[in-house]
Amino acid sequence: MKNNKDLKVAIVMGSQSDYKTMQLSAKILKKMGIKFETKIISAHRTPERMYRFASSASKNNIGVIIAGAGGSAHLPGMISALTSIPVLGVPIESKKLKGLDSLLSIAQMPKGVPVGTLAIGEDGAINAALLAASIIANNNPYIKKKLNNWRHSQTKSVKKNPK
Ligand code: RP5
Repeated sequence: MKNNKDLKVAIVMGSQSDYKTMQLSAKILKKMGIKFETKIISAHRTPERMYRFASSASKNNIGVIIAGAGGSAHLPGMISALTSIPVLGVPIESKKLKGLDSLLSIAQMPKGVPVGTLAIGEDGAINAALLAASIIANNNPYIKKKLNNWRHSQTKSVKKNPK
């Protein structure tokens, strides 16, 4: 693997329909100046694509994988089964069970194969990108500075009194 400056984040999702949520991860990474790629990979509909992606991720300089999936959301767990790169799972807010199905599928991993599970939907997609930035920032002072500035301006934007 190359040095940390070259590490990318991969944002993968089970379907085109997940992109509405997962584009929020991309937006944050762009702001942080972190290289990323986006892909549609379904654990159920394209299992071979998933296998190829996960087993070559390390050699492709991917440092963190953000995986969004809805319903029987096996994508983050199956990717984590195939690589030791940190996997952050975003439960997509499904139409039928409002994402509770996605959340439980992603969070309830058996011991030995971890997935860092975020909140359901948009908050989860945004926090997944911020967490990915924190992981990359551990060995990248440029990203650390960007992240700290972002946090600082968030704090500054909170008014003391409601109107
Ligand atoms: C999952 O099924 C996807 O992650 C998506 O959230 C859900 C529905 O997919 P579509 O039927 O909209 O393609 O695999």
